[in-house]
Amino acid sequence: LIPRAFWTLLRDHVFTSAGSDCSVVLGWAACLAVEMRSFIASVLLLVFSVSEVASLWPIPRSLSTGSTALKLSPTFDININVKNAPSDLVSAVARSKSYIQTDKMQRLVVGRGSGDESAVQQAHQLGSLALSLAPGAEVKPIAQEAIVPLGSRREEYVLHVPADGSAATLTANSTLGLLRGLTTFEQLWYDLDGQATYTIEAPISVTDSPAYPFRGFMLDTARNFFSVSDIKRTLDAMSWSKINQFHWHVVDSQSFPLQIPGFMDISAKGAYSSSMVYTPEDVQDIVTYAGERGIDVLIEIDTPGHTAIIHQAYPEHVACFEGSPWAVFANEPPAGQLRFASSNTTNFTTELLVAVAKMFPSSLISTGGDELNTECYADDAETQQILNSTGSTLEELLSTFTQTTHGALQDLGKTTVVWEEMVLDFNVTLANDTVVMVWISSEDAAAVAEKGFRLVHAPSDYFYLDCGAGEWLGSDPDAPGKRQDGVFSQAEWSWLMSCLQSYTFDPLANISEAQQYLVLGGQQLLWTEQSGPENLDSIAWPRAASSAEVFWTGATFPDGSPRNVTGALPRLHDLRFRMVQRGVNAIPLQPLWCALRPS
Ligand code: CP6
Repeated sequence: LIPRAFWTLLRDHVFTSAGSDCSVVLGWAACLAVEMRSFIASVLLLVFSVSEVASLWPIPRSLSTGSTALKLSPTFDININVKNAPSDLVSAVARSKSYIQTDKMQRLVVGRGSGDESAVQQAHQLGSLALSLAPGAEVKPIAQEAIVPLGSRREEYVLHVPADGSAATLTANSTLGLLRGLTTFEQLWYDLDGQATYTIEAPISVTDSPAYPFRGFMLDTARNFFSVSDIKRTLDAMSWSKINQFHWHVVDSQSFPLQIPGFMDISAKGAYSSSMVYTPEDVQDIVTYAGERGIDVLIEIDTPGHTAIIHQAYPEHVACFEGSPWAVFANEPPAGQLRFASSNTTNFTTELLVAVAKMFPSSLISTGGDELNTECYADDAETQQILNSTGSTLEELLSTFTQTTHGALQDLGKTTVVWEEMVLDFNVTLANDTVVMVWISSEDAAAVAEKGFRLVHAPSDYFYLDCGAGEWLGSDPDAPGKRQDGVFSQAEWSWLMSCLQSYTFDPLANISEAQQYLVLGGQQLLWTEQSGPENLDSIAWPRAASSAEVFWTGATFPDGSPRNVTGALPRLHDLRFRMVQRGVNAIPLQPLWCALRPS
């Protein structure tokens, strides 16, 4: 039908052009490519009958849609057919109903005025959505299902929306699955100038479950402080794209905002101010709020590096705090690392971590382990003295330190999480079930899997939402736009590219088939050297939703086509619009024109 040469030309010059740096940076060009593609897609539609997918994000694993209009009845309601429904399920349903009312998502079509009015006037009315659990499923609060260990968490659901106005149904094996299904249901609806809430794609059938169990978002609350309400707003936005792990990088060298019972002096002396702290009650509040939204909170206390601030309260445990110049001892000021060779410091750190572990119900806890600077200890008299007297190497002592801290956490039933250097650079002895976060380069994942560890993808070359700290443009010092003398170039600031870059991530790249089961998922990360509450929403959203689809939907769409940037953009537009309607200041990725659908 289409000459082969023409097809190749299309593939090479249209389909792929939206992924190139130039067109990604210039949202316009990407947008044009989208339009070209949708034009071609509509031609192909006649031949292959690929159905347009509503503004769902992430795309369900299995989905079928029709082409009948359906609108919500003015008395539409969501019924919970679950005995002793937990209160967080009742609240989730109330939120869904409220989102459906407030979203006011217009179905944008090419050519204003050629809208869906007549179809909607004649449409059947949907009176209700009925929620039920599969026979035999235990009824537990969502917050309890959300903290079940990775791999056992039940997030799957089945959703049917008939075209004839008979009741829609949502079933799942857990209240958490029902929450995920509600999140999908909310995204089905468009608004016709306030006259009707409708879809043109009934009947809709969804059978959905995540491709990967770990779909995260990391926030650093140490470089700059974020209020509890900033964090809650972020948790809301996360839940809208089914992100289920909040990796809370709560403390670092610059500030220590976490109040820890038994260690109150660290935050008293290490928080930016007495109000820039998270009290145990704040923590409880955040954990509960997250749990109700199907999100598990993975707390990280970064050790033994990134701990300069502990010097304020415990100078005896921190080496090279006064080291000068700081750049010899750390990647960012201030320098200072725990004196891990010392048994006093090891005991102190163990007690600290145990106290933190008791504040969080998650089965996971991270002890950090990134960017450990060994120069620091070469200069530290106490460490040198221990090395000499024990005859151990620094690496052996790091293993002892880590085994002690991790041992105590494992005794509490926790699974430990570390950054990749612990495994790849320092060869620390770790429990087999330790989860390793890969951050330096996406290429390091294969080496971690090779060692038999489960891993979470958090690579700086795909998933860093900041672009301040240095290696953004890769290790080539001559790369155009590379940071020079601390000045960020225009190219480096064009961080818009990171969204589309993240969306092209392949979780299984270079990982042998036998080791693919070790890939738990991944997350986008916000290091906050250059972010605060002022730009939290705009730097994170909707870009952080891109990996949510990578790890929920996986490599292949329900129609068998591969995940692709051009197909994603109009849907990401729609998700972004819903975010704005719901109070998150997500940024546009392109001109609104790009969201237009064929009328
Ligand atoms: N802080 C901590 C950071 C970074 C890491 N850990 C970081 C490193 C390189 C870049 C961005 C952030 N600021 N504690 C690495 C995991 Cl480019």
